[in-house]
Amino acid sequence: MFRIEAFYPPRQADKLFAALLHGLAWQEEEIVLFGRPTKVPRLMCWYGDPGAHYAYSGTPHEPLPWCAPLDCMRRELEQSLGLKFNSVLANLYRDGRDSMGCHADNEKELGRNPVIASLSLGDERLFRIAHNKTRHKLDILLGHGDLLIMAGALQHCWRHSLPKTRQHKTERINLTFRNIKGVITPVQHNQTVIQPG
Ligand SMILES: O=C(O)CCC(=O)C(=O)O
Ligand SMILES: [Mn+2]
Repeated sequence: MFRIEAFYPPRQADKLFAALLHGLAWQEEEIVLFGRPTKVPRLMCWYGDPGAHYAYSGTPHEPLPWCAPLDCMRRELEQSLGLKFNSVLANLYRDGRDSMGCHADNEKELGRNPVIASLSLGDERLFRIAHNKTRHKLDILLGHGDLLIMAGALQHCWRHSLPKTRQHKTERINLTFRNIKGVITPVQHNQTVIQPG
């Protein structure tokens, strides 16, 4: 895992933050917890190539088609990292009460040792990782424009979360660029997918 501070410098990060805050199709999701429908404490949306299905909050999600700012960022990340991403999960934490529980991104559609590029915009928040066996914890401060790369065996040995905080916090957007396996990436605009049966 590594962090690149200010992968997007402040002025560029400001523009991206405003474009995404107002331009993405933010949704409030519900999950069933102890038999009760419960609101997920953040807003979310999923963008990607056609066929990049992903299950979160207990439901499979169809990707929304790439919008200009997300597609641009994906290409910039691909160039810088020498990797391919076909999808992105966007999370909007409205204030310090919004959070993400402890989890690992270990779904089989991401493959065995996925590389996930996690970009943060807006207010800074603590990102916490905890070792599955030793319970060792590490807090990493993620600020405006910072990029965190999760790779290798991280998803097998560690879990991560974005804890709630009592400190005053304003909006934060996190984008996790991912590569869903088995998706045919369209290479030509006149290419169509033919599904037998
Ligand atoms: O908001 C973050 O920094 C973490 C997001 C995350 O872990 C996820 O989307 O799977
Ligand atoms: Mn995650």
